[in-house]
Amino acid sequence: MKKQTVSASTGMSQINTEQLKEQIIRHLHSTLGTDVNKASPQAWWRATCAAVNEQVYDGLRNTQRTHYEQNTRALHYFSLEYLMGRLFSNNLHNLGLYEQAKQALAELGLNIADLEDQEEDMALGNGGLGRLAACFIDSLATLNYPAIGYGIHYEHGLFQQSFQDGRQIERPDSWREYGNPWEICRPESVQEISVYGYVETVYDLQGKMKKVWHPGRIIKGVPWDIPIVGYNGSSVNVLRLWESRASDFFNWDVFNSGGYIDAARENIEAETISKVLYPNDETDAGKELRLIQQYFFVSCSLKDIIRRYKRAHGDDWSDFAKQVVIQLNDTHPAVSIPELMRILVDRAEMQWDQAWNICQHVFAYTNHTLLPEALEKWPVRLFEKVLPRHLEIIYEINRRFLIEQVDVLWPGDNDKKRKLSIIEEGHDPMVRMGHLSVVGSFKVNGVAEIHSQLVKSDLFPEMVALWPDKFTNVTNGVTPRRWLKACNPKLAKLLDSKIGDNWPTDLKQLSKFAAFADDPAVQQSFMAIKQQNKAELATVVKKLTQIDIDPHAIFDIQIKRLHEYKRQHLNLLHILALYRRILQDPDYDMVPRVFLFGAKAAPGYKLAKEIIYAINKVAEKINHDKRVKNRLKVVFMPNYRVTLAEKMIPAADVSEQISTAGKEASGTGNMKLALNGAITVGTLDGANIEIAEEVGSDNIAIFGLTVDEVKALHAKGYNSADYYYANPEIKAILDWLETDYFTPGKPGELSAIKRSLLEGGDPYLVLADFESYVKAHEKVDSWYRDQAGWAKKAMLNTASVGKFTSDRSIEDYVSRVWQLKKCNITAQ
Ligand code: KOT
Repeated sequence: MKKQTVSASTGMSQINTEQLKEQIIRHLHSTLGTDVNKASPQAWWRATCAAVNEQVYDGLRNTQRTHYEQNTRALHYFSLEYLMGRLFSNNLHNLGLYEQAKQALAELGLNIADLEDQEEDMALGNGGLGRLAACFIDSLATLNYPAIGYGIHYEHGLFQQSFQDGRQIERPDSWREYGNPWEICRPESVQEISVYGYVETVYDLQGKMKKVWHPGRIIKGVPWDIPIVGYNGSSVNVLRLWESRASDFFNWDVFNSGGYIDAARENIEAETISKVLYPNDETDAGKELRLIQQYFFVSCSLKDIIRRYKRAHGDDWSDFAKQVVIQLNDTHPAVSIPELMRILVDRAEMQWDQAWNICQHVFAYTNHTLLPEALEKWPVRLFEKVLPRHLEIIYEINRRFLIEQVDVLWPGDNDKKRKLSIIEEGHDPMVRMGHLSVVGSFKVNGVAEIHSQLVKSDLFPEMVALWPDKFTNVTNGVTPRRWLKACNPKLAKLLDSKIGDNWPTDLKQLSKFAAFADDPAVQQSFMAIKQQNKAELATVVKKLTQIDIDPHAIFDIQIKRLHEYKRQHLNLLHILALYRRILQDPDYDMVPRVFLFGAKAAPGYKLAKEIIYAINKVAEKINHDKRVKNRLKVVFMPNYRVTLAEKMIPAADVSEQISTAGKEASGTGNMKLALNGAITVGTLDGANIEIAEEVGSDNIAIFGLTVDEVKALHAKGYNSADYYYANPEIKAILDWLETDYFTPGKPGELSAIKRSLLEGGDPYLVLADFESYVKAHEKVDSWYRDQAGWAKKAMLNTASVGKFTSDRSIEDYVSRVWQLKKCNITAQ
């Protein structure tokens, strides 16, 4: 075989098409046990993955050796969710091998896109929070920062969605039923963790008191490593996901005492912990199993970190906080704070103050939401049952906090103590995980400027008074490798040809593209690419829904989890308004529009499911109504996920970002869509505000109440019925939904939306924003009629959103929170 060359700059093997072909065939034979004549597309895909892994593992070994030799400080990202999507084309792109692989496969008679479709999405997350974690680990590796992601190796990721008569049906997702080529099991790094049981107070010979936790159950954590390949760089970091198993040690006892069946039952219970991702986005599940999931992964991860630290430092803890920084992705992993205290105080026998000092230099906390229903609280009695020792430690953290901090600033003020206490009083006392996270962390950040302001002013104002420097902002970002280069190759090529090919790692370069915004030839190329992407999406839509859509219509897209605050129902009311106008005026003049939705509703979220049903029923009616004359189409794409996002985003003309101001912490879909040249119809909420600042008011359609106006309206008393009676269009549409027009023979089937908006008080101000929303869309319609003008706006969107790369977010975290150094990886 020909020798591979190694790039001096990256340390990565640079292999050519010929060598890749040889490797694929070799793996087809020796890894897959088949040959070119009978290999299935699955086998070809697996053989190609194995060939790719040869390159990946070189980088992985080099990275791990260099980090070890240089004893680097590292970031440890703790997240219950990682929404990775597929890794095949991502790894090829990041290795710089995509074109070679495409060519090699073509020479073998295969289409790379068919192979890509063999891969299941790795959907170990719900939405924005999990996808952000995935973008961040991509950027960390790309920027050569030593980092590891920790999470749970769920057997079932987010459920698969289909529609039956317009209603959402959930089916389990089995992403690794036949194995996953990207993960490596590491039995040598198994951990054991404890839950349940009781705490005993004992005294040693010197009369010193000690707390001893006698656990009720021991569970094994098996790590699976997913290599995370940096773009064109040399770092290959790791995402380490823990799978739960019954502990051999524990079962041996049960087995010997004749409890074979009990042992089998305990096996099942232990394995349940990592069985399934909770499908709630922004609601607190509050279930015992969820708390155990959180503790399981946090405890395994801390043990793993400490094992690695001790390998270099022995029992000397003095460098721990210099080497280790842990980012808590929301409060879900916050139980790591009392867990680290337990390890230091009970196990390492450290003084409380010294242990607390370490903790407070290790943890940092990111808040992702202000919604009250998402703010985690655990009943004290549940904590006591599952983690009795941790509850004691939380009480002690709280006692000291209230005496040493709160009472010093506000002496004798019991009201302040009640507000700030980590324990919420009441007939069912609760542990407030947000409070615990703020008290135990050295930095707290929100995810967009406005959100970080609201975290300070509305969520933790007293904590800000105690620690003004603790609070900061890091505006979210997305990786331009996946969300432009890989998903929109035609636009990527156009950019390469106009502004050079450095933009994937230096996204501010995109601003150079603004110079072409008035150039008719470049405008035409840009619009031709959008047109092709739309035609490709139309084919996907046809395949998935049997609906024909016209690629020349405006593609107006809302893709995100279904939630009242995200207001998919506001979008629906606008569609109904257009439909009604068309029926009332057969010649109603509008640019043809296709409204596309993608959204999963949490299985227990009734109103969200009713909104899906209503959109599907309205879609059915409109799409079959000849009177519409193709001016309107409505499509609800089933099973929205990363892979579908990659097809929809490059084809979007209009991006719907229409949350009630103050409710969407940041949003990241808004960034992906603008990056791909969609024009935002949006409220002044989350990162929309920063997008508007970057693209300028001519290139975005802002509507609706501002955060201050929302607050003022609530303060004055909001009465949604006023809007219903004052605006005949609103009244007609809501009344329409109650008839059987969209559900023949079944009046009232779609009345849930009207009920929530009137009897339910319209908590998200849909009716208050309706008129302004309709006007924003009229503006979009008129903008689109001028194609050159539209091209300019769309191009200026792409050119202006360089700020929103996750590389910039990571650099912000590094300078404001983590204080990491880059580490250049050396090849051996
Ligand atoms: C909160 C509790 C449970 C499960 C999920 C959440 C959650 C999700 N909180 N925030 N998010 C989203 O996070 C994204 C990344 O920061 C934001 O862009 C988005 O606005 C949040 O809604």
